[in-house]
Amino acid sequence: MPEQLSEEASQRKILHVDADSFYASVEMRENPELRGRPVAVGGKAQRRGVIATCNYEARKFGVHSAMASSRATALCPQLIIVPPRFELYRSVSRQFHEVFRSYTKIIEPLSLDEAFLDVSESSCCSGSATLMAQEILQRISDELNLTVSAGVAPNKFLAKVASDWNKPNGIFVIPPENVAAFVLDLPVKKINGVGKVTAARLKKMGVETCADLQAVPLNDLLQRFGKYGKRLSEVARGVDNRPVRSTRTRKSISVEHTFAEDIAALSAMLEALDGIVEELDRRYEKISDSYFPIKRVVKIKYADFTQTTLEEGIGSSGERWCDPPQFRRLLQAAWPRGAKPVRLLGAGLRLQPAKHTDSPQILLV
Ligand code: TTP
Ligand code: MG
Repeated sequence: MPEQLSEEASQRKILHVDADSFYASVEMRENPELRGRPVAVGGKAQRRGVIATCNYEARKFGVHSAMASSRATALCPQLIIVPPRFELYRSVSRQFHEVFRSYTKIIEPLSLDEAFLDVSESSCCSGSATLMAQEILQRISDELNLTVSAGVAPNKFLAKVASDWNKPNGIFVIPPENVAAFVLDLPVKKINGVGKVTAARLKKMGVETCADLQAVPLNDLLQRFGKYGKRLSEVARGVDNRPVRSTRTRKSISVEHTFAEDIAALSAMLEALDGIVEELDRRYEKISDSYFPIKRVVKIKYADFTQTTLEEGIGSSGERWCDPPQFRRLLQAAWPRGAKPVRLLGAGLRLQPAKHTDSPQILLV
């Protein structure tokens, strides 16, 4: 029954660790002159750049991830924007993982700065997940001069919510006996996968907290949200039986965009594709520690909903993976197959797991 935590699941001890303002903190560590000043990492405002992240000083001005740098500079004129150094962030991420590995082998990275750890079987700290979290924060501070936040809970959903609770440099623990009470007031927005659209749909149904969500019959949720309805019903009760997977492998990563209006001119498609490739590049960066791309893919859905894809192998000669001209070439070759206006374009990479996450030569280009 979803209302009941299965005995096995209730005994799990899951940590979610997430670095604080990750790229910006690394940059401040490398250049202490940046400390105490509003700092963002991203592209230059003059070049239509976007903010990847910013430190907490900059957040006070309303600056945030994915904001146009020009807007960020308007909000905070003294903002210092530094360009990203992904290789540096990857190496820090590997150092985080070295610390994690002294507690468990079951580690699931979500991005460079975020990971789940299943410490259920760990004998460190007399088996106390809370003490392990405290030690991890302390070690990362002492050894790497950075701060992270951690959530401790019986499952992944709650551990991730918890790591955000006392950010930055904080820990929040949700012991199994507190789960039922904790979820009641939890806003549904905090559920992973509930974005703006789902949150708005739920709000229309009068659902803002997990307590509200618990009151909706499962059948209603299934009807409105399909399979995701079942998950919503479970997480509303604090149930999440997904294991921490240390070996999850992705086969591809892609970004698609459906246009508000169909695009008829190839030149406009090519321009739109550049933005999609940029976003793909950003998303790929987050997992590039664990995967390298072997193929580029372009997907076209025409106005009449027929679709086609074209892919090509990526050479090993040091070319950029997410090189806009390479994707443009693919689109130019694929579009004439239908030669019709398009409603959706996508760009993707087929991936192969990196053999050793700590062998940077695979990833250096
Ligand atoms: P997050 O953990 O979402 O953000 P953060 O670590 O900067 O801040 P917080 O203290 O709230 O955890 O993302 C980790 C890194 O991923 C972030 O430092 C930069 C990068 N990133 C982007 O490049 N673009 C984005 O839109 C987001 C959200 C993150
Ligand atoms: Mg973070």
